[in-house]
This record gives sequence, C-alpha cells and structure tokens, in this order.
Amino acid sequence: MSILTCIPAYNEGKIIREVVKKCFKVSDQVVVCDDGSTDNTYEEADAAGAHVIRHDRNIGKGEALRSLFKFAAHSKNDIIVTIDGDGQFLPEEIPKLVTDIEQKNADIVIGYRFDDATDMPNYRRFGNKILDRMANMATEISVRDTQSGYRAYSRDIIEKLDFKINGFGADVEILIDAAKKGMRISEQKVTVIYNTGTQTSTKNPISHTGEVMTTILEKIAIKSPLKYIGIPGIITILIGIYFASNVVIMYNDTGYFSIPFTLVGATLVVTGLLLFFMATLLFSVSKRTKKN
Ligand SMILES: Nc1nc2c(ncn2[C@@H]2O[C@H](COP(=O)(O)OP(=O)(O)O)[C@@H](O)[C@H]2O)c(=O)[nH]1
Ligand SMILES: [Mg+2]
Repeated sequence: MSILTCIPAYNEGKIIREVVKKCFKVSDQVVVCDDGSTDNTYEEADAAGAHVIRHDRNIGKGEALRSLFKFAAHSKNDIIVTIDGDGQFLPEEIPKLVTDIEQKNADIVIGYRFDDATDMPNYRRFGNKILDRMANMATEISVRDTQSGYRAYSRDIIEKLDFKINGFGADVEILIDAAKKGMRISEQKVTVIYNTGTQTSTKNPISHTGEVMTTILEKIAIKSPLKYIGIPGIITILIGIYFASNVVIMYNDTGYFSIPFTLVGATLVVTGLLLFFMATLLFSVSKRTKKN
C-alpha cells in the first residue's frame, strides 16, 4: 500500500530537511504544510524534495492539517501519516505505525508516547494526563495519548473527518469526531525525543493546554449538555436551597438572620439556574444542528 506522509511545520527550518529525508525512505510521497513560517522552513522542505503547501500567514495547526488532508484526499495513496516537523518522532517507525491499517484492523492508528517517555517534563506529563481523561470522557472510548500528532489514517476515512478548530485542539477534535462516527481506532507505541537539539514546542504548555481543553469542553457541552451542564446546574440549585432553608430554620429557632448563609445560598441558586438555562439552550441548539 502506498503511503503519503504529511508534516505540519511552523518555523522548523533547522530540522525539517532531515525529517523530510527520513520520511522519504519509508513513504511514497511527502507533503509539508509550511504555516506562515518566518524562517527558511519552505526552502528547506522544498530542497529535501517534499511538496510544500504554503500558508502566507500563521493560521495554526488545525488549518495546516486541513490543507494537508485536502491534498491527501486528491492524492492516490492508500495511507496517510501525519508526523510533527520538529524531529520529536522517528519517521523510521512509520512502517510499524501503519501495520494495523495495512492489515485492515483499524481506520486510524494513534502513535502513543508515554510509557517510556522518561525525559518528558513532569508538568507536560501531568497536563497531558488531564487532557487524556477529559478527551476519553468526551469520546467514551479509551485512548492512551489523545494529543499525539503522530498518526496514520486510512485514506477512505480522511474525507469523512470533520474538524473546525484551528490550533492544537484539532488533533483531539479529529479523535472525538472519529469516535462519534464509529471509526476503528488502534494504538501503536512510538518513541518521542525531547533533546532534538532545537526547540520541541512552539507554544508554552499553559496556552497549549488551555487551547486543547477549550476544544474538549466545547465538545462535551455540545454532545450532552443536559448531562454535563444541566445536572450540575440542578445540584447547585439544590445546595443553594439547602443553605436558604437553613437560614429560615435558624431564624425561626434563634431569631438570628445569617447574611453569609443567605449570600451563599442566593449565589448558588442563581448560578445553578444559569447553568440549567444554558444546558436547555445548548440542548435545543445541538438538536437543531444535528437535524441539519
Ligand atoms: N502548521 C502549523 N504547524 C504548527 C503550528 N504550531 C506548531 N506546529 C507544528 O506542529 C507540530 C507539533 O507542534 P509542537 O509545538 O512541537 O507540539 P508539542 O511537541 O506537543 O509541544 C510541529 O511539527 C510544529 O511545527 C502552527 O501554528 N501551524
Ligand atoms: Mg514538538
């Protein structure tokens, strides 16, 4: 089966040539999306023989993946691999990654990193764990590494994937969409390197995590607003009522009117009501969009 390797790249001029060359050894075609880099990423990728799609400004990883998938859908290859352009993943592992697709055991294979990624900084490991938990909650499937950009897709499903996010949320959004559509997802352990000699992250971990978390929360809220927003809303109202009734009981018994209890109770009731209305609103909106 023929393999097309897709590389999103933003300012990876120092290393992209090497990455592309290694990818060529194990794939039939290599395409790089230079997402408005301000360095020589374009020239380096081009010199290595890759087809380069160039965005004239930096739009984000999601948009880059969309450009790459569009290219992939028009190409004649059977398997689409995505790999980071920063050299953190080893292209030599592509044959291993695509095995499940070749054997028709999966539609998507996620390259997962964690088990032996001992030099992954602790704060990254922690952030990733939280995101994995949340993503698995949103998909109701269990994937070890929901943030990995090292993946293989069967070409047949590329066009069915629907994702709108522009930044780093795209990877997890693809996963959520794939799970929703019942695609078969498998996992393959891959090596990850943190000392590549150049920078391994384009964004600081806090804004990166924030970006991904917003995506997941949005998905969760839209998928089951009543369960994830409505029920917490009702519970909040009930706790508020508990505080308020205590105020009344206390006043009857002792004549003392507790202002702190009143404030807490009122805040909880109002917040709960807001959540509840938000949930019903989201519910009707999502029902309407599903119909369309
Ligand atoms: N197209 C595009 N690619 C990006 C952008 N930011 C990062 N990338 C690429 O996405 C891959 C993963 O990004 P990176 O910052 O290394 O993520 P991390 O290793 O998970 O912190 C790398 O190949 C980057 O070059 C962007 O704004 N646009
Ligand atoms: Mg990286």
